[in-house]
Amino acid sequence: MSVERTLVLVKPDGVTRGLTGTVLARVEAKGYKLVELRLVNATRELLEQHYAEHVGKPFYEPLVEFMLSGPVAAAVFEGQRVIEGFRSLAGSTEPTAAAPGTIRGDLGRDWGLKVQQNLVHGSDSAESAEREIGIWFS
Ligand code: IDP
Ligand code: MG
Repeated sequence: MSVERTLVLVKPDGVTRGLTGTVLARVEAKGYKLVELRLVNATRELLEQHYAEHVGKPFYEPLVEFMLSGPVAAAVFEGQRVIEGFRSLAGSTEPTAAAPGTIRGDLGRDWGLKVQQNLVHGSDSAESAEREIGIWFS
């Protein structure tokens, strides 16, 4: 199994709540290697590319507004099966349902908003990872 890379974003809720270090430490503690890191004030254009698959969905505009609401910590982690491994560590999309022990399950909750604020993004395939790393680290 070859070494993979994945894009991890600590979303504005995580950065604003002071959880950037906690989130990154949990990924490092699992054993994955941090190979890129930057704090980004995203633009609408960048987010349109990043979330292209969600354009037109009811939560798309609230999602973009949320991602514009503060800085995002963008990181690339490396390791065997890191794409799947990080998704497992992050937990399911809805923080209420995300299993305890996961980042979203331990640190997130439903705030009654139109978009789920769930602390992190992780690429969902090798193709997505390559595309997304190109968007955030070009
Ligand atoms: P993922 O982040 O777990 O891969 P996606 O389906 O790719 O989930 O959705 C991107 C982001 O959009 C989610 O992380 C979450 O913040 C938000 N989102 C997804 N589905 C919904 C929904 O049904 N209601 C509200 N927000 C959603
Ligand atoms: Mg996704």
